[in-house]
Amino acid sequence: MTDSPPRTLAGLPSQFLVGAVARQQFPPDDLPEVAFAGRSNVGKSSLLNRLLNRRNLARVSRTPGRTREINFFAVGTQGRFVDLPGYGFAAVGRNQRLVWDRVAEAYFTERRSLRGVILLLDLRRGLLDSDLELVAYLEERGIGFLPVATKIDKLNGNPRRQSLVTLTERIRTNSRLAMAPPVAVSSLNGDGLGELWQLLERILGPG
Ligand SMILES: Nc1nc2c(ncn2[C@@H]2O[C@H](COP(=O)(O)OP(=O)(O)OP(=O)(O)O)[C@@H](O)[C@H]2O)c(=O)[nH]1
Ligand SMILES: [Mg+2]
Repeated sequence: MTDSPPRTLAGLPSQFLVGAVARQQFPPDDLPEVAFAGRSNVGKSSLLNRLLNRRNLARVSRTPGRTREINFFAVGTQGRFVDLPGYGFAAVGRNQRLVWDRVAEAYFTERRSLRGVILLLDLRRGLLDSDLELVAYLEERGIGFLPVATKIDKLNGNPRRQSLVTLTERIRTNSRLAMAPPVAVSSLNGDGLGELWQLLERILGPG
């Protein structure tokens, strides 16, 4: 036995691999993967940048619906993070929705390395119909998910606590495959990221 410190994924060098618009462009299906999903503008790309400690590895949008590709990132040599296009943006045209459906559907149905989905939910808005649709879709396919409440810096004190209680309860009553109660994070000030990393390491880790 050696005394070397435990290896952690946090802090490992990360790298953008590819932005895929079709399944043929997905990287090899050979390393544990977690996918970040959520409504447009919920903060997926911002959270990925913050977790991977890079300012603009995943592009952050001012225009909702900006991330259209499935973006793959290497986390060290041990795993991958995947930034999925946002859903649920009303002004998104039919064409774009079809693109989301096609490439996301290919991803969810074929990706054997997928260990779980990180489902981002804006704490101020809670669990919306489009989120419930994704939850139902994942549950049909037996894909587990970890709920993450985002932008918690926008609420303080009691409203924050109350929103989190409500969200926790709604997830509990609407799903069977949530891996844990929601983790509350802010990509603005870094709150909750340590706790989220621990769960990500558990999901990506051996076993
Ligand atoms: N205050 C605050 N703003 C945030 C946070 N995370 C993201 N934002 C802002 O929310 C907006 C959308 O962030 P993105 O990270 O682009 O969201 P996305 O989910 O990747 O959006 P799409 O790619 O369009 O699906 C940007 O203006 C971000 O600066 C956060 O934790 N706190
Ligand atoms: Mg994005």
